[in-house]
Amino acid sequence: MAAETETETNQAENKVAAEKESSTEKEGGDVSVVLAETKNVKHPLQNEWVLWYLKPDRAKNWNECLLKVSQFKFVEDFWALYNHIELASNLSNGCDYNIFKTGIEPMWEDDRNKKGGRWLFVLQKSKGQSKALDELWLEVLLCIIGEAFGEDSDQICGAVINVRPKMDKISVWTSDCNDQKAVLNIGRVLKSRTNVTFPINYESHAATQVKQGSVAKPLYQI
Ligand code: MGP
Repeated sequence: MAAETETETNQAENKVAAEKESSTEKEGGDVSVVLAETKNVKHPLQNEWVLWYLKPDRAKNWNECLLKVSQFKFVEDFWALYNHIELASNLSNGCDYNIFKTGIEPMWEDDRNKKGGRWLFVLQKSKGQSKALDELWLEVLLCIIGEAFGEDSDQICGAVINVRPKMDKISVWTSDCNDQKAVLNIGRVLKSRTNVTFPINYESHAATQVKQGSVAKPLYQI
């Protein structure tokens, strides 16, 4: 019993000594302490973004399958979310991720999408293509949340990845399909940042909605 009490007293003394040492370092302006405190400062993004997940369900309407997962407005929170969720290549066929600016729903009907369209990357399914898909998706996400399109970044609504049995699709949605200058600038930045060598098409949401077959008539191609 006495031995136990002695051990407890020693532990308490050690704790106080450690705290005192730590506070003395702070007063002395220890660089490592300052750095540790700076590390806690989060870096804000220009916009706040929402991640939506879609899991198909034949018993429900399309929009009922859309689930708001999380939102983020700091770089660190984006990475925390990205590292927490499944890689796109691991999603089941029929599933989508949508990342849209807060206040814009990932659907044609939203006011900011109504007159818009999308730059579309189509990736045929092939063995060993998962890594390329994940890398392309990540680069597209970094472009949109990092506002890579100069003043045309305002026209970005969000990005979508559709995982499908024969081909996967990654698209960047913009708000005005008739603003040719902005749409082409956004397309050129996307193409150069992603390093894709195949052509990418821009289609209006209006055309997507009435398309026959798997692709709509493109407005632009680069
Ligand atoms: P999809 O998921 O964008 O492409 O649209 P998918 O599955 O590759 O099919 P494909 O037709 O492009 O080959 C699939 C279906 O989901 C559409 O035909 C619509 O019924 C519905 N849908 C998709 N989106 C993006 C919307 C939307 O914004 N609004 C509404 N109302 N329905 C949508």
